[in-house]
Amino acid sequence: NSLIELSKKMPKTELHLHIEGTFEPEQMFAIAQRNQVALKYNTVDDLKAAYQFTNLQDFLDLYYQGMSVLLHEADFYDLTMAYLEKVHSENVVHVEIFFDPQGHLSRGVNFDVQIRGIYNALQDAENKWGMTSKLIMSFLRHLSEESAFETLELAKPHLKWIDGIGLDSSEVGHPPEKFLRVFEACKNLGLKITAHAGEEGPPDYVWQAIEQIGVDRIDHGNRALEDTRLVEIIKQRNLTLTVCPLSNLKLCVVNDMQDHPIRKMLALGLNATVNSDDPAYFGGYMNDNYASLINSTGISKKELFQLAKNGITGSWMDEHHKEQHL
Ligand code: ES4
Ligand code: ZN
Repeated sequence: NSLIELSKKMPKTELHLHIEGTFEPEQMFAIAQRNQVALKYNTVDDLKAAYQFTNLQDFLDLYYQGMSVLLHEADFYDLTMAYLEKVHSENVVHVEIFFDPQGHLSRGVNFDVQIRGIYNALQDAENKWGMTSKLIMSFLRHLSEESAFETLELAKPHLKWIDGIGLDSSEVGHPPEKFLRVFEACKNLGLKITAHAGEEGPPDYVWQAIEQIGVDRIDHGNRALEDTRLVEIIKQRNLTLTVCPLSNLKLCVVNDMQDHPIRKMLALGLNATVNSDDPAYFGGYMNDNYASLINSTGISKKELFQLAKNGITGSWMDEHHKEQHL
């Protein structure tokens, strides 16, 4: 299929990627053994068999278990480098990756251990391949705003390595406004802001992310389509949506890839992008996400180019750097 070949060859960006969600079972078992820690599953196949989710929380329960074998700087480096090698082979030229410091701090893994491992891998990828990157620290929304403030304090010595702040984990019951004051503090430090909104949560959470938090981008945003006024505001503000097709399918945000709303988003004039979210858990990396759209939705060459272009314009590269890719 020529569209599949085209989508593989296009230079792409990844703007919605949780580094802990790139932890492949084989690597997870290897690092667990190296660190002498036990996993709840006996074999790679047993673990993979558990990857059947009916909602976001089902997945998050396994995601937090998986990341619990990460202890040392080398673990974070190896995890990040394995991901970067994979997407380099898929013609991804720029990545903006999330990490969840609270998911590691709670297990006694210091902030500097986490960020040094991740950052050194990002630097090595830039030196080896010219792949550029941004690093986004995400707050876990099921925890308190106070915990987010404590995390921000720990991040302060490392702010030269942190480009933006995100908001992830269990969405329903934890609206963006819960984190209003901590995001205000982040903005005052000159950090970019994004938030997961409208994945499972209602359009009101997307409104809050835009009007109360003042986000620079929206992660997912699927349920914004339920509100025509909201769609207009997203367009007016020229906000990018980081959409994740295979994630949406695996977490039952959509029931069938044929029903995925990404073409509708483009038709409405929204800046949708394609991203892999947690590729080790959701059945594929960047090129698999494009392939599933091509195989199931009747997407055109023009739409594919638009999605890739939106990934450049919606990134946090500087303007000069964006022009080099357009
Ligand atoms: C996530 Cl898909 C998704 N949604 C919310 N939080 C997350 N953390 C990792 N993946
Ligand atoms: Zn996500």
